[in-house]
Amino acid sequence: MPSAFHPLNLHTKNNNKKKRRKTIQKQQQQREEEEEEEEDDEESVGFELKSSCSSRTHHIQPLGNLLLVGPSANIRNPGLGSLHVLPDDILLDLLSLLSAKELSILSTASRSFFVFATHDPLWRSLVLREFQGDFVFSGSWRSTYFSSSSSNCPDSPSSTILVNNFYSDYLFQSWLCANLKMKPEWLRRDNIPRRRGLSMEEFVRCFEEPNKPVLLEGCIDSWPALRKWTCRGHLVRVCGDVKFTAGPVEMKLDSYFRYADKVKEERPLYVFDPKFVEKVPELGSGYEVPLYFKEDMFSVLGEERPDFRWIIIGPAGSGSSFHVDPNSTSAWNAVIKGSKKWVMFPPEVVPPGVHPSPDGAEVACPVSITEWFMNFYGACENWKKRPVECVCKAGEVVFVPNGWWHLVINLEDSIAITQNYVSRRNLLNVLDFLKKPNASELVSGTSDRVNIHCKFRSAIETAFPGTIDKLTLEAQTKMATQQKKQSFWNSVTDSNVGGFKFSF
Ligand SMILES: O=C(O)CCC(=O)C(=O)O
Repeated sequence: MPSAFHPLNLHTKNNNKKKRRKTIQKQQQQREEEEEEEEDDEESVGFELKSSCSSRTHHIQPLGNLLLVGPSANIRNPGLGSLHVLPDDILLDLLSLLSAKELSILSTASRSFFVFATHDPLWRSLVLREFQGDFVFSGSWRSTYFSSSSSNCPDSPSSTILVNNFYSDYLFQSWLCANLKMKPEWLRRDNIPRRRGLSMEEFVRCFEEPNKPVLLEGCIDSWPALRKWTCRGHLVRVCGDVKFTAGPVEMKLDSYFRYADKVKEERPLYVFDPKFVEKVPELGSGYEVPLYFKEDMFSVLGEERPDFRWIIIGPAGSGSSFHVDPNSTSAWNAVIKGSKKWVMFPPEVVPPGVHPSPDGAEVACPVSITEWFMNFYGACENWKKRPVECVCKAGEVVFVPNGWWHLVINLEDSIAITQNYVSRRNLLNVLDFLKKPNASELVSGTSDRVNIHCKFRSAIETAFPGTIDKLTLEAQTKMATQQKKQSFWNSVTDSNVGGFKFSF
């Protein structure tokens, strides 16, 4: 026991094996009864759990449930000693500083410490830190740690102790978000324009020029990926042994699939790999850039261009929380397998629950995707500028105009390709972005954040002489026309009364 824990009056674990087996049997029976009760509860509170939902290892309840039984029923505080004064998130931050061995010892100290020290995200960090992507996921991060580790930790997770009467909003929310099914009302709204057989001219005039999202149907029907990548066996044969970037680690695709099949967590690891074509050229020949996005002026930078294409693979529940795409580029995102729910806000509307820093260098979205739906989705209901939403299915492509906020959640196991690009419609935006004074913090996907503006500008001048001047002139003319229109309206409206009236 580390000395730091001595003042806490900790209890040691009873190691009597027979007793333990009996207790476990009893607990299992109790758990089954409680799970039956839970199912009834869940139906009545209006949320549905994933069918793959893990039976709870602990019976953690939200604090509100204490109203029914009184605060003394909560076993949290007595079991934590002096640390009971800390809020759950701070306590978990502290525990994240411990090693696996220390966590294991702590978990034997009391039922409260057992709950905290076995909190699976703590073990996820340990696994990723110690084994990077070289692990075989075995259903929970804690058991994965023990099966990957050769060291003998004192507490093997082979048995699970059911803890009752533990109340915590933080831990309950974390469990709920990992196991909650998307509610039908979160998926119902589909207000994105859908187009099939759109001409290039229409795409530019109706969507790219006015910077509006669109869902394109039927424009990737000829992609071999649509037939080949949907077969997991094929992908595993082609590149099961290749390591792809999944969150903070590099993982063999085969191991990633095994992980994705079993995982139930709030923010699953997500394959998002910008070098997939270089790693597996065969993947590059599985798709072709759709007609609308062929012009990509960043290609003048050759090898020096910022990252621009990604293969995206993830299980249901994985996804991307609210962000704006890098370097003021626009993007397209094509679903090859599965389906994705999209929520998009125009550049001038910061989504509820999102806090960008004033210089735009950082976006804080403190909640997970599911939590965003639970806590903020409803807030947009009565907004004048409601988000653009859709479910994008296999074979469909979403156009994401530059500057638009977007959140995406996979509704099933999904595979997609996304590319960010610069056409002449957003060339000036991108150049402006790259030369911002804090470019060294803002620019992403390249190691040369400071010089990229000069390099890009001069490469464009060489490849397309006069284009920047021509586009600048066009933009100035457009702006002058808009200002004229505006000053006309200003002259005929009375802005002080909120409405407008004709003065002629
Ligand atoms: O998770 C996804 O498919 C969305 C990806 C995305 O938002 C992006 O690449 O900017």
